[in-house]
Amino acid sequence: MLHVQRITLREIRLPLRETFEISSGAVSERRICLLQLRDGDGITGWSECVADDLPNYSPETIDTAWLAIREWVAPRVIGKTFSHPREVSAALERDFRGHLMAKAAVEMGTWELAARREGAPLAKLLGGTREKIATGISVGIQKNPAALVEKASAYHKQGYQKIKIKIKPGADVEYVQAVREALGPQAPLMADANSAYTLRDLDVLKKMDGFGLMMIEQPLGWDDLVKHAALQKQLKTPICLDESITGVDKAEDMIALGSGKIINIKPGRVGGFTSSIVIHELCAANKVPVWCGGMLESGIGRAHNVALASLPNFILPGDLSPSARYWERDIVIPEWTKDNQGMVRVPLDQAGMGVAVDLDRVDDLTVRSETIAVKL
Ligand code: OSB
Ligand code: MG
Repeated sequence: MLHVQRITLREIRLPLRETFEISSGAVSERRICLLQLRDGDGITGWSECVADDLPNYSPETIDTAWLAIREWVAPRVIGKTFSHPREVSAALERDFRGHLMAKAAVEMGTWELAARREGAPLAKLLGGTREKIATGISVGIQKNPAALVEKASAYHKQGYQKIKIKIKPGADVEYVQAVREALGPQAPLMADANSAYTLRDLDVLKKMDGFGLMMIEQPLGWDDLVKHAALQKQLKTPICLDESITGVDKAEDMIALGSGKIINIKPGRVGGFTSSIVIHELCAANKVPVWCGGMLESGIGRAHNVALASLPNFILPGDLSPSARYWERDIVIPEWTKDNQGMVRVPLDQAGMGVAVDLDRVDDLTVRSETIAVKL
């Protein structure tokens, strides 16, 4: 039984070690909304909302998510009884459009809380089967190809199993070509455009097709499926969709239309764990490989991603870099690490998400908080 009595929202500010630039914008400091869910027995579960401060990746932001959680999401969960966290998603979707990152934050928190109640690792509760997960790294746009080559070579040596190069018009063909030449034909490279191109850029995208990339992620419109299908017909490189896949219906449409051959699942983008699991099953049945994406999460969101990525069809390396790649110091203990082969250990020896929240550090970083409780 799951019975959430209150949810505390906190906004923390966490500076990145280096500015992270994608085609639609750059971020130097994350504004992160953390959730702490508490049940009647005083057990707490943690989660993180992946929305950032600007709507340049999805329409949501931390401020819209905060409002949505307070006004519409939390009231559907607080004071209600669920026999299993898999039931929460349906309660959040009924006559309630969008706000998937806000919904996901609460939904994922109920899974973490349930795992702690049961004394089970979150990964096990979700149906995970792996003990270790291969990780890649997502490299932001650099000022010139030489700077990118230097970064990518260092990461390759550190054992990352996938090097994802962020691209945009003007920082694409030359950049990827330079990395391919420096790292050799076998290096596991891919590119992520975050919707920076249109079908009028076919010549550039065709050139990208010559670099033996594992995949090209979200080249076209952030909510497009039809034009991606037209593009996939023109490319050998598999298209991987990120932004466009906001739920299982979109994944079904991608498969039916041939808009892509791989899906990057981010639980925050698709409304939470239940939706992620359904997409994962659909993809497994259709031989579509998936991998777990990232949103520059703190150690809490990372813990949720690692747990999800332990499911069997997450067969490609995720964007699950260690804490030290993002932060001077993370907000969880222990911090996330990887080994020299680029493997992240799934914490299966503990209940819940498998890392402890450093509450003192969270308190120091908190700029606002609000508790939503059962109305008496
Ligand atoms: O497109 O995958 C993306 C970060 C912010 C917004 C969008 C994306 C990303 C990343 C970073 O690629 C992945 C990570 O968390 O390391
Ligand atoms: Mg992406």
